[in-house]
Amino acid sequence: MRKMFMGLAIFAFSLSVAAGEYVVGFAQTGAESMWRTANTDSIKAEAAKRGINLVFSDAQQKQENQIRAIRSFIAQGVDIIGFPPIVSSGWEPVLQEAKEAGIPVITTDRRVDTADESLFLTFLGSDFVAEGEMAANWLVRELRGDENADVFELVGVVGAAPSIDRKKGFENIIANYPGINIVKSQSGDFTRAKGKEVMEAFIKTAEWTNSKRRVVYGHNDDMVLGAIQAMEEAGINPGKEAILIGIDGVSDAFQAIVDGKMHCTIECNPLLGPQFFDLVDEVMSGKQIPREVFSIDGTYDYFCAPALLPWRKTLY
Ligand code: GYE
Repeated sequence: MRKMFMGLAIFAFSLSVAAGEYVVGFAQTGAESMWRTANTDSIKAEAAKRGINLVFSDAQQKQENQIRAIRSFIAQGVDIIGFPPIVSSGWEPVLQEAKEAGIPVITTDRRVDTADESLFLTFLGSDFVAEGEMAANWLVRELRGDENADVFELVGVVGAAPSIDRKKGFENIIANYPGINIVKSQSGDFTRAKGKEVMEAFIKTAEWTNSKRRVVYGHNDDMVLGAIQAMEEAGINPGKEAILIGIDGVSDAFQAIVDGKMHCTIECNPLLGPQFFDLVDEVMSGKQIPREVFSIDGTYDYFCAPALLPWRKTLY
C-alpha cells in the first residue's frame, strides 16, 4: 500500500486529462514471436479505438534501442510511457530520467528489477512463475506415476523476466521428483529460428541419444515450433519421440498439438491493449491503480486443443 502511494505522489500533478488529449509512448521489445505480434496489434488497435495518440517504437530485441526509444519519448514530452523491459535489469538511469521529467511509467508483460520501486507505477501481465509451475504440473500428470524424464530446456532471452521465472516455476515443481531432471538448457532467444538451431545441437548430444524419455520444455511456443522443424528435418517424430511443452498458447501451437507434433501449451495472454489503456486512463484522471495487475492463464493439451483450435485462431 505504502509503495503504491509513493508511486502516485510523484505523478499526482498530471491529473484529469481526457483521452485524445494525451500522448502515450510505447517502447516495444521487437517482433520476435507470434505472441509479440499479437501484443503489438492489441496495443495499436486499442489506441486507435479510443482515439489515443500513440507513439510506438520497436527495439528489435535490443535493450539499448528500448532505452533510446524511452529517452526520445521523454524528449518529445509524452504524457505516459508503457514498455515491456526486454531484460529485467539496467533500467534505473532511464527510469530516473522519466521520473524527473514527471512522466509515469507502466511496465507491461515483463517486470523490471529495480531497488527503487518508485521508478514505475505498476506492472500489467502474467505470473510467469505460475506458468512454469503449470507446465511442470502438466508434465507430472502426463507421466502418470512414472516420474522419470530428461528435460531439454529452450530458455528465452537471457535475463528476461519470463525466462528467469518460467525456469524457476518449472524447477519449483520438479524439485519434488528426483527422476525428472533438466539435462540441457540453452537460450533460443524466444525465436523460432534460434529454437531450431538449439534443438539441432540438443539432438546431437549423448543425453538425447541415451535418454529413455525426453521432454522439450520451451519458454515460449515459437522456440518449440522451431524445435519441431529441427526434429523433423533430422527424421525424428516429435510427437512420438519426445513430450513437447510450450508457453504462450499461440494458434500455431494449438495447430501443432492437433497435428500430433506437440503436447501442451500454457497460455500467456498477449492481448493487453484494453487493460493497458484502462490503466493509462486511470492514471491520467488521477485515480489510484494497483502495483500489479495479473492476467489469468490456462493449460491446453491434446485433449482440448482440437475443439478449441477454431476459437484460438480468432485470438492470436
Ligand atoms: O512469452 C514470448 C515473447 O514477454 C511474455 O515474450 C512475453 C514473452 C512471450 O517473445 O513469446
